[in-house]
Amino acid sequence: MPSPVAMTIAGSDPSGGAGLQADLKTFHQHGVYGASVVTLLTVQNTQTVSAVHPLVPDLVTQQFDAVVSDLSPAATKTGALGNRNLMQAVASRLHEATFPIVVDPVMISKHKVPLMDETCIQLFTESILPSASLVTPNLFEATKLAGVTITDLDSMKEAASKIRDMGAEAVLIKGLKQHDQISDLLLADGEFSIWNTPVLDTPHTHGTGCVLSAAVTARIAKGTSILQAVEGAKRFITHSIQTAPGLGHGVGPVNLFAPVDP
Ligand code: PXL
Repeated sequence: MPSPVAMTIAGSDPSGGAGLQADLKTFHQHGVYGASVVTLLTVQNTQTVSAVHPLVPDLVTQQFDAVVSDLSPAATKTGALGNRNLMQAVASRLHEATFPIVVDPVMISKHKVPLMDETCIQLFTESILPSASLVTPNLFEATKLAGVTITDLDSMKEAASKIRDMGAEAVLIKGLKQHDQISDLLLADGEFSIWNTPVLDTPHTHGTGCVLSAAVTARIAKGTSILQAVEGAKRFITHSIQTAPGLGHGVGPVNLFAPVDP
């Protein structure tokens, strides 16, 4: 049996901890063949992001067409989409896609450098969200998308419902910190699921959002339901953070050699 194919549509992080590099490593670790459509180049390491350079939209759609026409991905994910023109180009292809799409609404890097133009949030909501089988905002992104200030589980549920009503099939909001606990909330098939984990005391969280959404995508490519995919991906990312290799001199990457089913 050949392994299923997953495709990421994302930015490049040359330090390898986030963006399409993290996605491809995560796919591979899950036994899924990874393909990538580059949207933008960053210049960065674990310490800083010094440049963000979006590609010409036509090159992005050409990459998409080349991969999809030949390799028939079983699932795809989107990461950094950069600017209005890129977003429109990607949206035009996602509208016609027949495979599940996990949308990570990447807005800023760990070092708070914009990876999505602020003026694009409405366009994102109108053109990308309705194609999403699952959207995976962190607290900051969910607040921007839903226009709801998230302070507790109730407001988190309200934000998830609003984002679902904007057209995403399922919504995973990550990272509500209360005391020494972090909660993630999934809304899928009209049901809420909550995962609570202790706050992990580590600086090495570079790429955690990318890795989590890539792990979900890989599991969906293998035929898992969204609920089971999120459950498994959550275990994988927790283990990856706990065993981060401590690379670099800043916010380091997580451990992408972690077992996929710890
Ligand atoms: O983790 C968000 C993210 C996504 N894509 C690229 C990034 C980052 C964070 O640094 O660099 C390319």
